[in-house]
Amino acid sequence: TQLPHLQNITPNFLPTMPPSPKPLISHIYTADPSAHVFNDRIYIYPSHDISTDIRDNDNGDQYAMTDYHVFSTPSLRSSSPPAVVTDHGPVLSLSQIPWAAKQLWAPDAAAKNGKYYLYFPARDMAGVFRIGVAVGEAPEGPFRAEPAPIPGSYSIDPAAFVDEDGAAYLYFGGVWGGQLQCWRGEDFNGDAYEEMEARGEEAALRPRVARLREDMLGFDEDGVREVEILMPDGTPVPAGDREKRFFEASWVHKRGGVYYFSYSTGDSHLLIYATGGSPLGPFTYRGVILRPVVGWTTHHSIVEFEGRWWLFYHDASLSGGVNHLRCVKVREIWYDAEGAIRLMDEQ
Ligand code: FUB
Repeated sequence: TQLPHLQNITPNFLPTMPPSPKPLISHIYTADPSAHVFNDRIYIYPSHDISTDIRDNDNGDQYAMTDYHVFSTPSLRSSSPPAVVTDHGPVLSLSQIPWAAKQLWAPDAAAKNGKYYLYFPARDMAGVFRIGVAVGEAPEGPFRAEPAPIPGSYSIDPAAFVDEDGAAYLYFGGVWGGQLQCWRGEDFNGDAYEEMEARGEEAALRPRVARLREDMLGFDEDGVREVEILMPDGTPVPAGDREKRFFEASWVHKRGGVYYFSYSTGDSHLLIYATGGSPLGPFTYRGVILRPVVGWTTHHSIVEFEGRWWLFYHDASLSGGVNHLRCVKVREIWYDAEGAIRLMDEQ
């Protein structure tokens, strides 16, 4: 018997599958790729998916990951997928994180002050998702976890963005299994699904952002803020608009002075984006980046490398469609005259 909210797992649309390049990594299952250019090389920080007997549920218990690998490649020009992607091996394991109990979900990384920072979510000993940080001397790690999660952090899917002026931000949040719906300020209510589903025309739940301190290990004194996402008419995206409302997988990149905030719509399986003039928002809805892929989740990053722009994402094609056994892929994107994101192979 399924819980009532599990019916939402069945997509209510006819999926439009995009052309599907080969996986970038195929010797292990990987997902949620956060790509960055460090020292003229692309580094990819993904989740490391593993097999489990746990059946799919809205909590995401089937995503039972226990470590992180880092990957890198010197070029994306050569072929598709690029010929050489180096696996730098396990760089951080659950057993090395004193506060974490399980589920090492989507990570991200940032560089500052000559060090590298790996941000990652995990459930703590009480079953509450928090966000931790681990520090390394090189982009490929290894990383040493701080003894406690970042104070004031919660939920999942950290995405780090370091602006041209050196200011660093951490975006985060994800609903359903990611527990964003459970938080009202600093208060946690672990049983908030129904409340969230009842919101309808009210404003959707908002992703969170905090400015990182100079040492990159915690939030600055302004703490956590909500990121406003607006419809083109200036009204907040309503909770009932499942093709536009925020679900998880924040990513921020900047192009030509414009900040692009992109994310997954969850149960409508889209990657979409909004733009704004400040890293703190507000952001106004612009359009769809990627239509549903094979598998329930969709999660991405966008990065400029070798003078071209790239969308890193995942699907579940390598496992024949097993939702929690995914593979990282990359496709080139371009921007039209209005700054709208387009897929190069869908011109
Ligand atoms: O990989 C586990 C979770 O699945 C991520 O945190 C979400 O973004 C989704 O991709």
